[in-house]
This record gives sequence, structure tokens and C-alpha cells, in this order.
Amino acid sequence: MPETVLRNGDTSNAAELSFDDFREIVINDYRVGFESRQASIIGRREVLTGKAKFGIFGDGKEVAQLAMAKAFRKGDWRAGYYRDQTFMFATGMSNLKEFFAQLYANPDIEKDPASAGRQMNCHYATRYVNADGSWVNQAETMNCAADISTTGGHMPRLLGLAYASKLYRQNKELEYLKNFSINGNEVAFGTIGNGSTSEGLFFEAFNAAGVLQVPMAISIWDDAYAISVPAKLQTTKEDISEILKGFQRDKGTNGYEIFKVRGWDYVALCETYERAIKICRDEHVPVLIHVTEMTQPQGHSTSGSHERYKSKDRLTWEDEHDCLVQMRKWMIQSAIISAEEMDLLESNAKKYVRECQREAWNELENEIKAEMAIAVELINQMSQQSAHKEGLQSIISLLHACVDPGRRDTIAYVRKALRLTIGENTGEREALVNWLNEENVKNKERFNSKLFSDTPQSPLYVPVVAAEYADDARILDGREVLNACFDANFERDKSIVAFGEDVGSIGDVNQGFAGLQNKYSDLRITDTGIREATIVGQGMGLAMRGFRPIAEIQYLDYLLYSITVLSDDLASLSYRTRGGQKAPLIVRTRGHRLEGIWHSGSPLGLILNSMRGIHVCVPRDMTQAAGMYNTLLRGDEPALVIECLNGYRLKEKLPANVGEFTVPLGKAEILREGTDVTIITYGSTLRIVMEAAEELEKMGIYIEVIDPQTLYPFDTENICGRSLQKTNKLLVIDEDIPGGGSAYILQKVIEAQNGYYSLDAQPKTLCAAEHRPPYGSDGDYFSKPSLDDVIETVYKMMNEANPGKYPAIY
Ligand SMILES: Cc1ncc(C[n+]2csc(CCOP(=O)(O)OP(=O)(O)O)c2C)c(N)n1
Ligand SMILES: [Mg+2]
Repeated sequence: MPETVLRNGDTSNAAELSFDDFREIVINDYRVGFESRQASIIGRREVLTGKAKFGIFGDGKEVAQLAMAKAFRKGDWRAGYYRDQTFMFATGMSNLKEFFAQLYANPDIEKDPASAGRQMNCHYATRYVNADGSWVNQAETMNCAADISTTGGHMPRLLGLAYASKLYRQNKELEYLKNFSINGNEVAFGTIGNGSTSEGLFFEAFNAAGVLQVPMAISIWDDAYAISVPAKLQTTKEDISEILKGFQRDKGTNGYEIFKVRGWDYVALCETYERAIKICRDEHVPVLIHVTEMTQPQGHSTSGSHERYKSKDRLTWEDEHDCLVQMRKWMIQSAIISAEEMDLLESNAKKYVRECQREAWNELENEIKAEMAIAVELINQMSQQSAHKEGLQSIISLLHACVDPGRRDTIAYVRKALRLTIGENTGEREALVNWLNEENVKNKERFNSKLFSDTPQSPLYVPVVAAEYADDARILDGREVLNACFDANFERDKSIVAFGEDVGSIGDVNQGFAGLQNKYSDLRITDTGIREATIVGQGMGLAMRGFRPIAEIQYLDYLLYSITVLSDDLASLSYRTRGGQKAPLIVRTRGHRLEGIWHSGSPLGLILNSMRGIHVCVPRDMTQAAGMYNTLLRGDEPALVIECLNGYRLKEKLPANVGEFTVPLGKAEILREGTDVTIITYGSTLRIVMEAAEELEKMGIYIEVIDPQTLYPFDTENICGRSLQKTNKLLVIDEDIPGGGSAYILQKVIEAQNGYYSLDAQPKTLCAAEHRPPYGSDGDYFSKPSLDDVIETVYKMMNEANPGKYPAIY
């Protein structure tokens, strides 16, 4: 297979090249661009003929990407969107075969290393995690953070990728991390469509990079449309670089270098990228390259045609300003290539792309057909002994009749055959069942695996170390226990950084990091602007580049501002690359109850429903939180830790090994044994429940109190389910709305742990009101579960079971 990759070389320094070298480079560039265009054209056809489900392509954006690729070096990063196939081919981070394998959703990571068939086409990623969980040497590879489909959603992560270079350059303690950086010389290249710059995430990340002065190079591919919506409905003055001019750096200010260049002007593009990226790389100044006059020869995607919303004039203009048409014209006019040579190049390229497409298709189809042949044979054998021979033979005919079959066709028909033959216990049927079971295992791996990194480095395998206490252990405020834990970890591991609003100078609003900035420098304990989405993105990008970041969201209520990044990007990272990428980011926040509508949130239902792929830790006090941080900082998976907002000044005993002891994830703890009712609760309500237990005991009621400690994973040892075997009654208490986090817990205990079979009374929940709690102590009392609510709810359960012994209170 000929190589698609660009030759090293630099057209803008053409004066230093011989004309032949220059010629060769330009011709090769054009070939890469032209092959990419063919891939777009064939790709679209494959969708329209039904071989692939959906197609979105980079046609009309080729030439700028050739120029961008020239400026891209080993160690650099890309975080972009679905138009960048030419760049990926030109850098060698992807190729035509992989392009088609992804279009056909091939689940083999060898064939589609970016996503193993999990992502729509043109969603790119390089694999930087080895099978054993170790990192590849990113300083030696070109790197592409995994794309997501949400436009603009990658911008926060881009900021973090760029910020890592700044830390690697400025913090000399990090020089030992040679696999991630060489003196912070790496540029993070971002791409985004003109329409998507309307997103808040774009502006938030843009501003933050200007403040931080990081080597972030944003290219805006401006084709004047976002699907059907034209620039005048997207962008003030219809011109994004015009309105971003205020970000231009001046003498003595921070800011950006801003460039504007036309997307069909090959020479200008090459010059611009060379100049822009040099500034970005050398000086760590963010740059914006606004590439205008781009086109969409085939329209936005396979979902519809652009003739519906573009004027005839616009369509004609697009034909004329097609970047490859312009480049071709310039090459012939400049005698770089003759028209005949060009025709030959193009016809060879067409053939080559077709070949790649066919190979990619056949590779997947042959596997599927081979599996189908086995299934057909097994069904056929089973049919010989079956009372349903005819039905089974017609299933075989249907299988044979499948056009472009998928795995699901085979499996669905096998399952149908097994339903048809219920009760026929032949050896042949058993063989089919066995085959199905084996395929199910393989398909689970293909389609459902790697929600988490799931390697030996997972926090689930971090050794459990118990907290140890000296006889004269100091009793401190909870925040001081945390502070000691962070201090020990910062000392131990130089790659740990923490940042967020008010985290640096004052050491966070509750002083968990107090004094640590002075001790470890503002490169490691850092204040940020008020920008939750990019705080998380900053952490994610850092975590992808070898740091151990703790990104702080000041209050749990503000997590909503970062939920897109957490849900779309961080939580799906391992899954959408099938383990090819990871970002062991810890998001630290505090919540549950304090005062007022936006400082008492406990939206665990929201969190659990939107962030599968992130561990969710709900420590009941700061010592447990410290143990969880100790675990998470030694594992490689992302997690959210929600500390109790009202717990920082409560007294706790300082463990002697405060930076070493670990609290295992998924290990529920029975805090009080009892025989009457099992109560599962977490976070701030635990203290209330423990208090209630005392009063209930005086009433002759013995509750068993369980703290799951982490909601994801949830009680992996079935401690809750086993408790129900003793008490036969279940009450779940939390501070979320009814049907929020408590519904999740019920599903886990009643269904997954088979708790249903132990119950002799209706399972109950006690939650907060459906609205957010009003300000003040009365607001709290009448909105969140109180001591009285807990006691009365438990008592009522006992009253319902035995009214004689427990008459109604009122
Ligand atoms: C957050 C989000 N909103 C909406 C969409 C649907 N969508 C996909 S592409 C697109 C248009 C993007 O236009 P632009 O940014 O100009 O990029 P282009 O496709 O023109 O290159 C839209 C609205 C999306 N994928 N994500
Ligand atoms: Mg656009």
C-alpha cells in the first residue's frame, strides 16, 4: 500500500529547496489531498448504497489541513472535529484503510484503531494506552485526542492538552516524565467549524488559553455555514476573527496572535501555519488561524443535500473556489506538474482509494460471513433431528438472503432458531447454544467493553491499606485531615496538580489546600477563572498527558456547568476508544447540604445517569475522602469525589499514614449493626441516621446502617443484599429528589443483588423535596431529610409490620 503521509519538507522555505524537491513535495501534498477527496466521495456513496450508516467528510477542507500537517511534529496533539481526515492522513495518524474500516463500523482495533467501530466515521484518535495500561511514549508519537460528535465539546480538553506543555516547560521537577514531553515544546492543535464557535465552550476555552498563555493553535474551518444556518445567524459581523480581535496581544499584554487566510490558497496557508505554529511553540502564545472561504462540495453530511439551502450563486462560487481545484490550477500554471501528469496522478489515486475501500469492506465482511457459515451449519445439523426442520431451514434461507449481513443478523437468527426449538434437548442444539455463548462473549468484548480502563492499573486493584492511628493521634478539623493527605501526596508524586476557583492562594474555600501553594508553587496548586467546563477540560487534557490532576469544582451545584465535558468527553473516553485512551482525572467537589438553593445540591441521580465511565465517591467524612484520594491517585481511572459541605470543621482523628491508607472503591461498610431495618445512606445524611439510630434504639428498634461509600462502583460484595437477609426491610435515604440517586440504589439492591427475595415489607426511600432547598435552617429542615423524618420513617415501617407493638406516633 503506498504511503499517504506527507513527506517532511516545507514549501514555505522553498528558497532553500531545489525546484525538484519543492515540486515533489507539492505534488505529494496534492496527491494526499486528492486521495482524501476520493475517500469522501466514495464514502458518501457507500452510505447512500446502504453499506454504511452515516457519513460526514472533510471535502472542501483539504488544503488547509495539508498546511497544518506540515507544522505538526512528534509530541504534538490534535483535538478536533469530523472534518480532519486529510490532516490525519497527511500526518500518518490515520490512513485510508482505517477510514473505511471506521465507516463500516469494524469493531477490530487493528482495523479501526481510533474507535473499534464505536464512533461515527471521521472521529479520530491515536492509541496511547498499551494493553497492560501503560502509556506509550507520547513524546515520540504524533497524538490525537479522541474526537466527540458534539461540536465544540472538545475545546475544554484542548485547553488542558496545551496547558500540559506549559507545566512541562516551566516546572523543572517534571523532567523525569520524558515519555510525555520534551521541555513543553508540544503544540495542541485544535480545529472547530465556524458555526460551532457560537458555543459557550469555545469562548470559555478561548479566553482561558489567553489568560494561561498556552501553546494552543486553534484553526477555524470557515465554510460560512453550520448545516443550513448561514454565518449571519451564527456570528456577530459574520466574521469570528474580526470579533476576536480584542484578544490580539499587544506589547506588554498577554493574548493571541490571530491569522486569517483563505482555505484555497496553498502557499499562503503553508506560510501562515509555519509562522503561527513557530510563535505558538517557541513562545507559548496561543494562536488563532481563521481559515475562510472553505467549501462543502458534497454538503454537510449524508443526512441531506445542501442544494436545499444554498443559493445557486453560492454553489457556483463553491465549485470555483474548491481548494483542490484551485491548488490544481496553481500547480499547472506554475509548471509544477503538467496537465497529463496530473491526470495520471488523479486516476492512480482514484484506483488506490477504491482498492483501500474494497479491502476494508472485504476484511469485515469475510469475518462476518465466516461466522454466519458456522451458524448455518450448526442450525442445519440441528434441523436434522428437529420437529421444526422446515422452520429451521427457512431461517437458513433467510440468513443466506441477507444483503451485506451484519453480526446481528447471524445472532438474531440463531436466537430465533433456539426459540423455535425450545424443549428439544439434542446434542446438535447444545452445540448451537455453546457457539452462541462463545459469540456472546466475543460480542460483549467487541461492543460493550472498556467503559473503564480496566487494566492492572485500575484503582480497583490498588492494594487496600488500613488507616493507622497513633495512641496520641491528633484530633483535627476534617479539612486539616484532607490537607495532610494532599500534602503527603504532593510530596510523593510530582505529577499531581490541583486547580480551581480559589484553590491556589487561599487553598480552596474550605482550606483543604491551605498552605500548599506556598510549599509546592503556583504551578502545582493553582487558581483559575470561574469556568467549570474548562476546569474539567484542563484536568482532562493534563490527565491524558501524564499528569495526576485534581480539578476542583467549588460546589457540587456548579458541576452542571461542566457536565457536558464530564458526560460527553471524560466519561466516554475509554469506551469510545476501546481502551486506547484514558484520562485519570479526579474531580473534587463538595455538596449535599449547607444553605440555599445553590449551595445544598445533591443531584446524584443526574450524576449517575450521565457519567457512567467515571467513579462516583461519596465519602461520609474527610478521613474517608482522604482514603479515596489515596486510592484514586494510585489508579488510572477518572473519578468524582463529593465531600460533605458541612463536614470540614467536624473533628476527626488524624491517621498516622494519612497519605498512604486507602479506601477501596465499591466496598460498602456497615457502620452500625441492627436487626430491624437496613438503612443505606451516604454523605451528609449518614451522621443524621447514626444519630437517629440512638433514639430508635431507645424505642426498641435496631437499625443496620450501611455506607456504600462509592455509588459507582456500588457495593461489589453484596453487603447490602446480605443485610436484607437479616432485617428483611430496606430504607434508602439520600438528599437527592425522590427517584434520583435512591432509585439507582434500589435497582442495585433489589434487582442486581436479589434483595427482593429477602423483603417482607415494601422497600422505602426517604429523600429531599422535589425542589431545591430554600435558604436558612428552616428551609433545610422542611426540604431535606431531618433527624425527625428518619426516626418517623423507620418507626412507620415498624408500625406497618407490627402495629400492636409499634402503635402510630400521631
Ligand atoms: C453540541 C452539538 N450541537 C449540535 C450538533 C449537531 N450538528 C452537527 S454538525 C453541526 C454544524 C456544525 O457546523 P460548523 O461548526 O460550521 O462545522 P461544519 O460542519 O460546517 O464544518 C451541527 C449543528 C452537534 N453535533 N453537537
Ligand atoms: Mg461550517
